Amino acid sequence: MTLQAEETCNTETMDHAADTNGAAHIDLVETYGAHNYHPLPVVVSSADGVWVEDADGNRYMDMLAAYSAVNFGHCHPELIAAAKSQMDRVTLTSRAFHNDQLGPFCRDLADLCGMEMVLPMNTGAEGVETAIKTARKWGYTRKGIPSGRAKIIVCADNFHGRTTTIISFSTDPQCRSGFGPFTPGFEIIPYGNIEALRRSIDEHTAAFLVEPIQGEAGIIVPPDGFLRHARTLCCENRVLFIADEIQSGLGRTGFTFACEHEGVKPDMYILGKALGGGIMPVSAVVSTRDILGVFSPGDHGSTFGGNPLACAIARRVIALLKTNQYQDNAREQGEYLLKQLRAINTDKVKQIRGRGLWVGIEFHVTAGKAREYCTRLKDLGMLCKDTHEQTMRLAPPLCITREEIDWALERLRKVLI
Ligand code: IF1
Repeated sequence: MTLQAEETCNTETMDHAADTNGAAHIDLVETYGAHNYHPLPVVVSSADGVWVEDADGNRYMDMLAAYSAVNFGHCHPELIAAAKSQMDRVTLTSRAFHNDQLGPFCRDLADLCGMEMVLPMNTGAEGVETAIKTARKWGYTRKGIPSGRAKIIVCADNFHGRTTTIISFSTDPQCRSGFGPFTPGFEIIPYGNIEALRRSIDEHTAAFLVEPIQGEAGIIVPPDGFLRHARTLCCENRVLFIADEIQSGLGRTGFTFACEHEGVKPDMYILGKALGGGIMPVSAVVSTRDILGVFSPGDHGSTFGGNPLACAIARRVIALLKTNQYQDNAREQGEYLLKQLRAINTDKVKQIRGRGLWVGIEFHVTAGKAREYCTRLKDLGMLCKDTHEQTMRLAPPLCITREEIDWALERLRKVLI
């Protein structure tokens, strides 16, 4: 069965795309686009739920969901409707004036997070940069850290974005190569090592910034208790515990937030990706009034941050999350997927990791590179992505059904055995 034109969300361009095959599109992007990516040779022209269709009419299951930005499925009808309705009213005012979507968005997101205040931005990296600025300003004005001396502790193998400050504390040589000089004020500890965190905290430490599960590193789940003990250490030393839930949050791991797996509530959430419903970039820092109260007018901002279109979409996203249906499905289908994958008898796989609908399959070096498996799966109609050469990640939209999981498992068994 192929998607009918009326099922896709951008039929206006469908005709043009349909009469130009994928190869022509790839030539165009190779000619006029910077080569900062190496995509699989698939040209998506329409999408619906967990399925996408390419410019040649081939259909694929999307097992990446734009790195967890499409948690609710492609072109979710309620999210598209919210966007279309707001687009007919007003899309952008800048923060020079108020708009009638921002206040309700901040209220709804603060409520979802059990927090008091929100600072809206756009991309995840902007959210992380905002969190860093918040922590530093809190350190100087609330904790009494001498000006310019604030330290933020991060973990090796982190991924928090691509800005120059953020890559300053990356341990991935390719993320850093050629982009110096770098921003000081960060200290790196091994991920999951609570004693290293204890040793690193000192009187100048403003915050500990951590992914509750490391995504780019290969869906690395920390040792049980790491988040809980880290939270305790931060409380005891007046260090802000900042959770980067941009990829792990909003239902991906079977809970609204991945921190919930250890009963941890951070001082600050950084959210992004799926907050924009897979339609546009929406990110936010969510925290207490004491922490986000460090900002005065003119300290920080963004042209698009808190725009009415983003807020209208994100409010609908929050409403979907409040049903808990996506979290429950991620837990149920994810447990099934992990169990079935671990039951496959294969000598190619070194480890299968994950939580909820977020899985990393690490291959033995002798079994070849993960990209080879992604390419073979593409040929079988399933799209996913490798990371750091040996790991293939699976992160479908959280609306995936048991039947669709079984469809994916049928193909995974073919390439894993
Ligand atoms: C790319 C990776 C994933 C993130 C976490 C912040 C950000 C990201 C935990 C920044 C973004 C994206 C970036 C995208 C591919 C993807 C990615 F491979 F880069 F590392 F998911 F693992 N915190 N991750 O995962 O958010 O500014 O992109 O909105 O750069 O290729 P952003």
